Amino acid sequence: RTEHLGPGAVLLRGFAGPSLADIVGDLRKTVAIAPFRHMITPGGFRMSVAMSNCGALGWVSDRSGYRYSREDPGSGRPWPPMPDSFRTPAESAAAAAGFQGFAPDACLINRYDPGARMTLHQDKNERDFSQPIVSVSLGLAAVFLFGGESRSDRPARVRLAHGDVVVWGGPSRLVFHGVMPMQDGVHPLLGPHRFNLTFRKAG
Ligand code: MD3
Ligand code: FE
Repeated sequence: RTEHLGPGAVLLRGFAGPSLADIVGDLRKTVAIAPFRHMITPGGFRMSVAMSNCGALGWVSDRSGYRYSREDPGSGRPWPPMPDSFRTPAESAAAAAGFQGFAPDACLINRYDPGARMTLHQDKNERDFSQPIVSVSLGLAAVFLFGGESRSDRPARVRLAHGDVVVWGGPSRLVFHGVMPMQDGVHPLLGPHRFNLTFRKAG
């Protein structure tokens, strides 16, 4: 089922369903190599969302700013490779939404524990805003906030559940967005967490 959330923003409910067993297995292997950590914002705050990355580039934040890095600052080693079980459904979701040839080089892995949230922000650290961002939701459901071009635009609320995939491109690529604080819960496969994979062409 395809839902249009806005210009260039397409929600594919359950699109990752057939790949979920492989995705969850590769998620466990990936975060065994590059563990989740709470990054620090440039303003000095600890993010409530725990993060890791896979692929050639990984998104990082510290006192010096937000950027993409080839190395995991925790280990000094390259990020683990992006598993095919992640890449293939992300590329096919992008194509289904009209973005043929999407070739992500970065996958940010977010983990939300109860109470974790993401305040409204724009994703602007990537080089080419003509490329979409693809997100895959896993585990507990969350309420996603989908705003407008201005921080003050009242955001729409969308519930994102295990296996849902969203493609954000075109005019929606630079909208303000966030995630409401996570409610308590236990997912049968993934426990008391929500995970979100975001695929980007960063470099
Ligand atoms: C809309 N993550 O990592 S994914 C992020 O659920 C981020 O973890 C949220 O926002 C999460 O930066 C939302 C959906 C998403 C990702 C990127 C977008 C929506 C977007 C970029 C532009 C517009
Ligand atoms: Fe974002």
